[in-house]
Amino acid sequence: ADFDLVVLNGLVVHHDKTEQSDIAVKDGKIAKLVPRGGLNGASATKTIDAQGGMVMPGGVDAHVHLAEPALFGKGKSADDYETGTRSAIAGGTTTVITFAPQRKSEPSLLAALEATHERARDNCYSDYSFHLICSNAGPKAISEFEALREAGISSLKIYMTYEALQLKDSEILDVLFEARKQKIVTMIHAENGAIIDWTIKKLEEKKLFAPKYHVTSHPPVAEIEATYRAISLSGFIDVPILIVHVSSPAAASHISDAQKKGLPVYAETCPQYLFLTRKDLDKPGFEGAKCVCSPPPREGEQDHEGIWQGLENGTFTVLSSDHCPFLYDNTEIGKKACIDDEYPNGHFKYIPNGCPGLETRMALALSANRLPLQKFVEVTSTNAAKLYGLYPQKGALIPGVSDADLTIWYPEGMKEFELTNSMLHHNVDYTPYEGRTMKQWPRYTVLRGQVVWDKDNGGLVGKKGYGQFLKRDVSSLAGPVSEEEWSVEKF
Ligand code: DUC
Ligand code: ZN
Ligand code: ZN
Ligand code: ZN
Repeated sequence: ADFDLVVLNGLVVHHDKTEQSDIAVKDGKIAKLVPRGGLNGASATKTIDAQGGMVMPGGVDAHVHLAEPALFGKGKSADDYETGTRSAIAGGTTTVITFAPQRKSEPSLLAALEATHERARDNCYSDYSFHLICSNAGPKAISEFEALREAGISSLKIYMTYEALQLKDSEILDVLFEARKQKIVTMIHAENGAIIDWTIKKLEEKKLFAPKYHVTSHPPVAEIEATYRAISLSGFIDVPILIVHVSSPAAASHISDAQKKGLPVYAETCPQYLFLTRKDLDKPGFEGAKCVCSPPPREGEQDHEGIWQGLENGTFTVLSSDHCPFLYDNTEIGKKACIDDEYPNGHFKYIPNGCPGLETRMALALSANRLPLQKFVEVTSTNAAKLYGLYPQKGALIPGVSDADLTIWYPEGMKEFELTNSMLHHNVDYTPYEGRTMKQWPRYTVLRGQVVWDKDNGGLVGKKGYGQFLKRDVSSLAGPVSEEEWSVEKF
């Protein structure tokens, strides 16, 4: 056969154009992309007729927690690399960037990288890479940035909150300073830890422990202040940052102001800030614990609308899941890891922060029918590939260059259905989106030319271990404003 796979008659949506095209795949790469009908007569080992459906570059989810030890309170990740990446491909995501967490007691980042490689190796259904979480920014860690780059890691995540992870402003400057030298993108969890801790104390004085007080304890001002501080610190060093999981439109407006000044400030939001509100944490009993994440879901429709607008107008570079899975019924350590003898009804501050969402990210956003299709591709795939040094291998469909990673959607008129957790492939016993009406779900997911998800014919047909580690290059989005070396004397 001329080709390993051809995908015919689909509407192909790229981040910058939409065309009726036929696609041919050979040796895992896009070999041809031609106007509809242009592959007539070509022979192929496998043919997909995408008539009436949409074909897009495979999803890239750049914010995923798998197989992490307890970092955000009690409870470790419910998903490992096997269960997490199988749920990725079932939801149309072909590349995940997960976290390699360094503990504060561990001075080395390279050790954290190696330990994470061990967990992932031979276990993945999707392609994968890692962001290093730097929680000990001592001299050892800083000295390793160059070696990280050589190991194909071009991004780090740091925290402005959580005792176990938080860096002081001076440590953040140390990280940013070296990141500038090594062309590393720094992702920042921007919440003010002191405001959160102080508010928790105030709630405890009043014995307010229900899950919904998690929202009260993480007020917008904690996010707004830290976002502005992160922008200020990165502006001082003149280095690109990405503010992760932005939940509040007021924080987004600081980001958009910085972008208007030409600063390389990028931002991410997540489905929980488009589809959940604080009311989801105020369900009867302990149910609300299922939607505890940080930052928390905000007030309501107005916030959702502000976040959608930020996606539409480019304030947000990427829409990631922040898949951070914990079991709700955890027999070993109690319901969502926090019901014990002292707090038989739970205490919000012990509920691990995070929701599952890797598998539902793309279908939820597309079902909402709120973003232009090219913008959808940009924020769920292309921009993540660009920002984190995977473009155009990932996030694009360029013949001879891009991997043949495709997400193929059903024709319009796919029958609506109600989402239930039993349909999902993660190892979590709930989804925050139970019962939602879905209008879209991927019909096929293709990874390097192999069909790995075939919804109507076998479902999960990919193989564990097919997913490969991706060595990443530097970001292809704009870097520092000035090309000169940073010098303290200029201030
Ligand atoms: N930050 C994350 O990125 N994920 C889960 C919890 C958190 O605080
Ligand atoms: Zn975070
Ligand atoms: Zn809404
Ligand atoms: Zn996260």
